[in-house]
Amino acid sequence: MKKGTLALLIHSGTENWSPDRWKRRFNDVCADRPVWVASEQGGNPADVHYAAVWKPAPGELASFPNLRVIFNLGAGVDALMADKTLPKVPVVRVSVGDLTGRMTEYVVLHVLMHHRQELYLRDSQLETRWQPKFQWSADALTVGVMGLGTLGSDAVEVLVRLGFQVVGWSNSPKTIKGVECFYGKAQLDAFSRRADILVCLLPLTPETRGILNRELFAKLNRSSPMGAPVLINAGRGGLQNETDILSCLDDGTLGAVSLDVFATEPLPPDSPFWTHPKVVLTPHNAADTDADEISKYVARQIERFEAGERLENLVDPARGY
Ligand code: NDP
Ligand code: OXD
Repeated sequence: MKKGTLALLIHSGTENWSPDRWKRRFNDVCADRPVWVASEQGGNPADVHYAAVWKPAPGELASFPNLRVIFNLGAGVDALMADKTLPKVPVVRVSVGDLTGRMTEYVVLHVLMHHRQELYLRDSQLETRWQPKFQWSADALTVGVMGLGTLGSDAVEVLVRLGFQVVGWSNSPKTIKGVECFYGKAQLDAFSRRADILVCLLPLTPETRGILNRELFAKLNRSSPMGAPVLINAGRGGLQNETDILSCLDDGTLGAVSLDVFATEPLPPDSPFWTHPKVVLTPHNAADTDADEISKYVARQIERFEAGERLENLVDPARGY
């Protein structure tokens, strides 16, 4: 019997999201299943049973009348949830060791960069200045991680191992060894007051939009050895108020920031973030989705679904993540 088509709707334009590359990988792992890239001519929308997507255009998925499952090719589903015409079928998101490991690398890299005063040391090198500053220990700093899901829970484990004091914040209560856990809006202030370095790994939802703002930054711990608190955001640009970040860097409410995500991506060339001396900026590549790993993950999920087994890592549309 002919297998239902897997449609690839991939719109991003970066090297990692080349539709041809993804098609080759899916052809390898989905034996006998037609794999159709949306930009190709031909193909009958009625044959499409599965869609693997990254930032599909609003309305694009509604054109498949027999769609059974949507596979989001990344962890964050905010772009999908914003589509008012999204078909009412299960949405599976990425939660795999490969992506998690990459994000933990990013978090550790940037926490250490600020903890070990790398911005100061790079400036010193440029100015041929041999002038080390006092070096505090890891346990002199508290790292506050917003979001203790797949990514946050892995990152905190490594931060604890490195000797940092770690606090975490999530929607529901958690127990994580070595981490003081806070949850819900009512405990956000208590959590924030503890953090010297604030790491954001939240999903973008109506509840979290704009949560990284001046009011929150002003509550972060003001008496750390670093002098002023630091923000690291690898969640989504919509979580941050960018005007507040810039003004808080300028008036000392924040000492420095590492930002991987922005309200507008690609970041426009005239954005002040590009040249601000207290900003470490990366082009939304904290944790790339690996085509080899994720095509296998999607193929496995389709097999499970067709065998009548439960799909994993389902998105709850009511929560938006
Ligand atoms: P999960 O869904 O596994 O975890 C989300 C966490 O956020 C959970 O702990 C959840 O709480 C918490 N949370 C959600 N809403 C709230 C809220 N209103 N208040 C408090 N806590 C909240 O997601 P992942 O860890 O897999 O990914 C997180 C995000 O990281 C993605 O949504 C995506 O935006 C971003 N990302 C960025 C990448 C990059 O390269 N920059 C790469 C991959 C992901 P609870 O556990 O109680 O539900
Ligand atoms: C993701 C991302 O959500 O790469 O996976 O941003």
